[in-house]
Amino acid sequence: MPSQLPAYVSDTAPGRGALRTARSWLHSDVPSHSLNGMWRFRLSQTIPVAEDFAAEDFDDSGWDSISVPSHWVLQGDGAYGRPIYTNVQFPFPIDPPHVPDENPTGDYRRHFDMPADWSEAERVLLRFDGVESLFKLWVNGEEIGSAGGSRLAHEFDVTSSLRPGDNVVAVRVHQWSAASYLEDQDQWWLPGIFRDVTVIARPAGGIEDVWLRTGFENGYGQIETEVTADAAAFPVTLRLPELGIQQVWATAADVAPLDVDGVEPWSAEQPRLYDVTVSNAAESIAMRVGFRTVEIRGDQFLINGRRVVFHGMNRHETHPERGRVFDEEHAREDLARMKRFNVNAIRTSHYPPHPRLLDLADELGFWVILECDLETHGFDEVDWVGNPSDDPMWRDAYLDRIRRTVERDKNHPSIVIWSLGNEAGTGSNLAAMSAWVHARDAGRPVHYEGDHAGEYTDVYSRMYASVLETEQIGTEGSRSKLLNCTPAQGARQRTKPFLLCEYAHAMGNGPGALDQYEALVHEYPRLHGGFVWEWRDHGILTTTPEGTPYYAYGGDFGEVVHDGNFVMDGMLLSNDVPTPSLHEYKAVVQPVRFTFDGDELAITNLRHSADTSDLRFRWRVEHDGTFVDSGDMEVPVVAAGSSARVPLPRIPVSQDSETWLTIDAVLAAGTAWARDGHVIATAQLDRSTRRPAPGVRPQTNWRQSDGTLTLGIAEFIDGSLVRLAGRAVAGPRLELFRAPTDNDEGASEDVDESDAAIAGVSNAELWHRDGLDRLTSRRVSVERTAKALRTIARVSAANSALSVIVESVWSLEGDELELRVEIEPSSGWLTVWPRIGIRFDLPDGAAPIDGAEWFGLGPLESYPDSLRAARTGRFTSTVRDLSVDYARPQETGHRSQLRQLALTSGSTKVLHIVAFPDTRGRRPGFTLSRHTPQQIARAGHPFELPDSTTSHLIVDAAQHGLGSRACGPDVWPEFALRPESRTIRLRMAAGRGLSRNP
Ligand code: IPT
Repeated sequence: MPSQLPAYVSDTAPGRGALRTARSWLHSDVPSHSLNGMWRFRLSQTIPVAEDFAAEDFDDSGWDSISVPSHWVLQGDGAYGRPIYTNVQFPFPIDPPHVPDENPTGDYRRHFDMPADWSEAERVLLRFDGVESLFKLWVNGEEIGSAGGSRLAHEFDVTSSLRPGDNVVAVRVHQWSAASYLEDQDQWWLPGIFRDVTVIARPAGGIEDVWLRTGFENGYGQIETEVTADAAAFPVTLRLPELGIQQVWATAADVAPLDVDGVEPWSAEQPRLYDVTVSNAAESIAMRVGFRTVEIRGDQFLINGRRVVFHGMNRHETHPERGRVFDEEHAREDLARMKRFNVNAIRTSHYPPHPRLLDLADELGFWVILECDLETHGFDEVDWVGNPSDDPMWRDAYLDRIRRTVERDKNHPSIVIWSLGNEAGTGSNLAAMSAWVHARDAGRPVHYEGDHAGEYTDVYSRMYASVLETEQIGTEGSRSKLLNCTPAQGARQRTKPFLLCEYAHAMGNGPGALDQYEALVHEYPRLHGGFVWEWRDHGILTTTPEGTPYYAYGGDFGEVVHDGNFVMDGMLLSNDVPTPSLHEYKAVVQPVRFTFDGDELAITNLRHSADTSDLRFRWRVEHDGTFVDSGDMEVPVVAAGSSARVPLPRIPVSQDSETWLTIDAVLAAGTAWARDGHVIATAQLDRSTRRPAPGVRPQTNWRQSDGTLTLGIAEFIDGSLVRLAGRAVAGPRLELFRAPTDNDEGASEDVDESDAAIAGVSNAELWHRDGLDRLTSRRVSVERTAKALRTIARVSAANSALSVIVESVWSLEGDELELRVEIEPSSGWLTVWPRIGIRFDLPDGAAPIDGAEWFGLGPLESYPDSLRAARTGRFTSTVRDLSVDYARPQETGHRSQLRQLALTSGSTKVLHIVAFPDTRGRRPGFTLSRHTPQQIARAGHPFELPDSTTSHLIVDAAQHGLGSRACGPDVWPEFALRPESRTIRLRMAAGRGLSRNP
């Protein structure tokens, strides 16, 4: 039996019927009517052949209702199927341009009243801003046409099918179509009419389209106007009231460029917009223009003549309940949050967003790479055989996509680069897209990462290049071979500006090394920064059968093929909570740099063009994290790219505690995205007088013992600690394991391993092989003196000869209890270790340990290659808030460089701990959690963590770095933890009463 599918479903042509060519998404005063709202809806799991549902008098009373815009898989509680997540894989057979007969198809119907006065309209258009993936349209039973291109706008001329009064619109949407082969982005597949539907009355003599191309040069603004309209539409007037401009063009031939005096330029930092209207007798179009010139000069990307550094985010449209349905308030808040975290650029990965997003980007200020809706990544699975990018059959579809992309959004000053798409291999159709853009818009360069050899694009772009490779790209005269390039092609690429369209894969806990990438940008002008992968997690809010809410990822909806939690790789959790990595990012890219030099502070303004007149500078002094004094600093206005030096404030230095000076640059006045006082940059200076840690008092007179005794607040039975400060306690035991992060689970080859046996194998796998998660212990000896206890244990895992000797010495030093632990690995350990720590288990008893106060680095978690957001201070937190709710539970909560810690129960301080640095000055970190690393490692989602009756304190002599190996480079060698001997030395007391911190 032949396929049940109608031929148009596998048609590579982009659309049929009364489908119109693309034009700008404009704010015009012509009458329009939104068809958003409730529609009648019927879902079929395969395409019903009959199209009778489109008839005017079809009885849809038995159908359901669905809201438009929405994705049907996110409506109806599973009644309409479930979302599917794949990264590269196609969720259907690779059989282009065909798709399976099992093709969920949604039929939609609704009535609308056309106002009587619309009969004067010359034409009526029906506009769809986004439908996934292919749809066919009928009005009053008449077939109008079809269109594919999910995240692109499609307008149909429906004039002849409409009548005043009641009309019926019918739409059939197919989840899968030929278009699906071009829309294989790493995201959920979410079918349906998911953006606005609008009916628009076009008047006779209206302005079809307008493009105000702006520039800013030598202090002047330029507007080059393109009006698309019939001759009858003239005269057309352009007004820019703020500058007193009123320009009337009597005929199309009169339209000429305008030079505008006295304008301020537009930039991401100072998004100066001017209201403009373009109007004629029939309609008036309101626009907001910004004056800026984009230019490539040699290997520099310049805006208004100045080099740009992208501190960017890859932004998908995703929301835990709405999917890709746009919500302006949420989007605005999201963009404002980006601004608050020092983000200055957005790549619209990997398709055009809702058109309003660009209005917001213009207004709030972002450099935008606007990307076309195109990705054919799944052809990678078949070595790119049959890739549409190089097949003439798909050429029209490619050109249609880029036209719809550029035409819709061409008026936005925020868009500074067009991107052809993502991960679509390479080929002549991409080259044709680029040629079309070059012909249409000479004012913006073309980007496409997959053009490795630089044959048809203007900037050199890569994803996930390592720090080392990025540095080589930045270096003048480097002979290093560039990815997939001949030497000649490599040489050509090096003449272009470079950007990382994706880097710093932010999956789970990580990435590390943000600061290393950032340092390169300031060293090598060819490097223009990059775009973090990615802004937010794509979790979908759902519930367990028991009703517990959670954020679902791939596999949670029973998909046949899926890519698990690879869709949870944002700096923002699904519920809008910034992860510590976003704070790290903010600190790393802060646009003001502070350098301490003797009694002076150098302040460098790293911005593109804005000076520092919007900032105030504050200082603050703390002694052991306790506030002492603060004030404002007198700082002259620093121009972009310049520095100023000011004297440091004279501050009180403590003799018996640490003295820290903190400098903040804060907003002097509120903005559209933050309140006044919002911190944009911070630095700290350690002004402490050095005080050595008390020496270790050598113990003699050790004698064998049964190890049952009391030492101050500690009670031991059989050499084991059983009570501390009156509470039951187990441990300390050696803990070498951490619940693998997504980066620990990564197996990219980009690692520092010369041993072939372990290259390409994840660290998590190696740790399991070595049994770090299942260590056992054998007591070797127990000894005591009058005021001390010493135990030696050999720690090792089943079926392994590798071991660690742990010597613990408990002693009384005055009133205080001291614990010194010497950790010595045997030879033969080959891999990195996640941590070198000791773990105390603190059962709840009558008063659970539920909080901590500490002096050290905080307030958020930090790791050796992610320390820039952490500052030295005194912090408090509940145990709950010490952990981050990563979508897949994993290592979290480590606070570095601990000095003092108090474990609290309610408001009572139960146990005080002072942590000494080791003899090389290295300070330990701590983690306080309701779960052990082993428990966390077993959970796939937060709801899978078991109920807990114990708090677990781990004091780590060291932790392994984070890296970004989930998709990118491993931990930089300097931050990789190699098995080595370490010492942990703590003093403990109940309640108050510890001597001061060393
Ligand atoms: C890269 C994709 O461009 C992006 O969409 C996302 O999937 C990312 O990977 C990983 O999360 S492509 C990859 C082969 C580097």
